[in-house]
Amino acid sequence: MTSRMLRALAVSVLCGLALLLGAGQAFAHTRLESSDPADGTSLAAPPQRVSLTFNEPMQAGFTALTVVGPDQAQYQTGDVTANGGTVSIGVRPLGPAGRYEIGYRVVSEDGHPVSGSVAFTLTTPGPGGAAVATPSPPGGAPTAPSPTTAAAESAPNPPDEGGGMPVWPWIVGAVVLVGGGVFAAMRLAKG
Ligand SMILES: [Cu+2]
Repeated sequence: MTSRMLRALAVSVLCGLALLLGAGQAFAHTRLESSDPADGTSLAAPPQRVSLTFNEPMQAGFTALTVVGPDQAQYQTGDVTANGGTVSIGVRPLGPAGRYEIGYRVVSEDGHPVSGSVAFTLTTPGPGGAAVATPSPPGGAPTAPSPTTAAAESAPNPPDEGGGMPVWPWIVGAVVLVGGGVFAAMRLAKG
């Protein structure tokens, strides 16, 4: 067993004892008290910083904060700053509208990490989304096939179904394949 594991074990035992003795996690553990933006808030204008306030003085060096958008991109920027029980971090311009999760991971006085998250909803898209290349339309206009085999000439040409991927190229392809196979088989049989 490494000393790291022993330490983790000791912490777990101490925390368990604290719980058993009725002290509750609040006694041993850092606890989130409030946030800005508040959990569950809907915002039309994106915040430039997010901050979390805990029940005890915080140290920036033992605090990790993330802001993850609906596109799974990370929007936090710069270093965590701490002021009393409040830690905060800058936020770069937000991207798509949707749910942004502020994740935190802090270390309690007993050395036990505590993590969690709050979330706010951006109702108006910001300019900061990753520059996603607009996907080109699939296929474009399909080129008309130039059937060269008798099998393909007899293939029906069903009307467009209005939306979705056109089916007829697949049908033509299948007919060509089957027709070609039959043609080859007949030649083999004759030869
Ligand atoms: Cu603990």
